[in-house]
Amino acid sequence: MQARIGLVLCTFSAALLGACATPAGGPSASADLQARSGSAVSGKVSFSEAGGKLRVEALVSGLTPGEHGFHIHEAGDCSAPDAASAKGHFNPAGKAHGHHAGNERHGGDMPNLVANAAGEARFAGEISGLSLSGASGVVGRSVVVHADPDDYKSQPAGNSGKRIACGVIVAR
Ligand SMILES: [Cu+2]
Ligand SMILES: [Zn+2]
Repeated sequence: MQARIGLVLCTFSAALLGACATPAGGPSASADLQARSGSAVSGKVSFSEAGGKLRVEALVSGLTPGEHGFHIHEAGDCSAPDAASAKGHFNPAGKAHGHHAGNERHGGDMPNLVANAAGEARFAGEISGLSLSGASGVVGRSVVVHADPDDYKSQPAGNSGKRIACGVIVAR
């Protein structure tokens, strides 16, 4: 019971403080989101490895309520005002864009963020096909939030619209 309470508290504080991203004390990475395309979005995304998958935790605010495409993009360059500098979806396996739970997907395809009425989205999940470093590594790439939902099928990027936030993923 004690351990369970600890886990719940850890999960809760993780969303607030970015703590607990490394349950085993292993390597981790993070990205501070910068507003792009005229948005007022801000937030932070944390990454760690868990059971052969990439654990991703995000807390994002300043969104319009509803779903927003959320991906790892190929280039760790958010410098363009529309974040076009981040290039396309990170695609280490050379596949088509698709649903994050399927086999035919870019490694960088993740579930849509879902913002509440206050414009805040929280996400915690484990993404297959990605790691922190190596051929499928996300460090040195970027994480992008879009204006519209990813439909998980349109090529090459799910028709998710403008890039409203972008953050370069750095090891920490
Ligand atoms: Cu994207
Ligand atoms: Zn994709």
